[in-house]
Amino acid sequence: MFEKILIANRGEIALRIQRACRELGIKTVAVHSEADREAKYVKLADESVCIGPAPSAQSYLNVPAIVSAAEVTDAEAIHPGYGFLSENADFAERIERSGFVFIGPTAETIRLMGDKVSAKDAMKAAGVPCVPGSEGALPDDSREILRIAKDIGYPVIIKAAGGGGGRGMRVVHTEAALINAVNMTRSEAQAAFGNPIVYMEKFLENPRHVEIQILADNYRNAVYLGERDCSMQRRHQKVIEEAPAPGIAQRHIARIGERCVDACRRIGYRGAGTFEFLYENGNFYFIEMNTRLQVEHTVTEMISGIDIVQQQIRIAAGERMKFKQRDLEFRGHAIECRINAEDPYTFIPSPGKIHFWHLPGGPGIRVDTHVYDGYTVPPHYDSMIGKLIAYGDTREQAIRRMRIALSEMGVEGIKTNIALHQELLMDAHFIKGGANIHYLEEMLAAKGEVKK
Ligand code: MV4
Repeated sequence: MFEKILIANRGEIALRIQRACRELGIKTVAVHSEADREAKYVKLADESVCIGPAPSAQSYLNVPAIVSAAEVTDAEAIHPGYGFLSENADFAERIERSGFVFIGPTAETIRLMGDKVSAKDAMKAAGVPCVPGSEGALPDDSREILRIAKDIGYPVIIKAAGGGGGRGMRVVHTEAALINAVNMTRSEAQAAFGNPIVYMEKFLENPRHVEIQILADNYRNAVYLGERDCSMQRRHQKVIEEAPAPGIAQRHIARIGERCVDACRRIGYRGAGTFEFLYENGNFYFIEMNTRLQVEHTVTEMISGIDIVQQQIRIAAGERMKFKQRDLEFRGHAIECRINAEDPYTFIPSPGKIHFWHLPGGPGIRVDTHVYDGYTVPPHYDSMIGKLIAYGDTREQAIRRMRIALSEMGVEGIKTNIALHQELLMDAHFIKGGANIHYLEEMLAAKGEVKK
């Protein structure tokens, strides 16, 4: 096992990784920007190194500074967390070339999955069900493009190979609009990602976002840890996630999970990963793979009993996974509310000093946060300041516990989205389960109209 790990991230996930290291008896190095100097997890780490000024581009994305910090502290491995450099293949390569272990898949795998066309090709070849669409990249010839769209059937969606997470996409409803839309998406993709390659899919109008968590070691062992429903989102920012996904048969999940596991073996996947699917009319359609730890890994930990961050570290250290699929059991239901420092209705960020901070507790409640009374939320980063997770034997119990937890939580000095969560946890459509990816935005729009 490693003796010392450098954590190349900040906030709640830096603390989460630090806790996993501590439990494994591993020393930690926190790297931080000038804005995070006073953060408690920085002081709790065995060592800390300032890697630059507040803006991420000069600190949490500053590769030479992070590599130097690993060198001077003699860290053996680097955990990238989520966001920042976590899915940057060049970073992973640089880390490994400098003689450190990157806690994640190989640079080659990150690159393969970062290109959405090659990712989809690989998954199709492995028997993972994909959204019907173009066979790989769209050609240059307009007549060919028109023919492909006609075969798929309108509406279609044009996506950039270099995009993902909602960036570089355009929906097309008619033949008349197609060629212009392809050209626009191409030039935007060239400007944003330096890659003009685009592909086409059938546009699914009302899907849910359901993803499957996997773990794979270096010895061809791979398992799926069940699914998460992340449909409750606004502008591609998830707001609530839950596991399992309401109303989807476990047999169906098992079938798709086995395809994912099989795909992992075929591509030599290593570490934790997530297969993102759209789920519509009882069918799963693969869209993208995330090669990092995700914010919402917590709900999977609650229903599976597996510590995903510890597993990432063990796998990176070359250990064999000590369990097989048949040893795993998914029990109960978990819901996560992302707590953001923002106005609950305008979503405008609300950084500043927190002068009262009270956390909920009790059976089935987990809080992952780096925040404490007197903490100042810096304005430079993501507005998520913590995650509230409720577990219960049933979805109903998890919902009841979450309502209580939200009511117990007290934050003063900044605005938070707690009121929005309280409203969602009382919303009939959410309570019923199975809302699609448009529901939250529609609900907010309807409320806005009532107010006017
Ligand atoms: C789609 C889609 C409908 N049809 N693909 C957006 C994020 C990126 N990961 C893929 N996205 C979508 N791809 C087809 N063929 C709708 C979306 C989409 C979406 C997906 C997941 C979660 C939220 C979303 C919000 C808007 C659109």
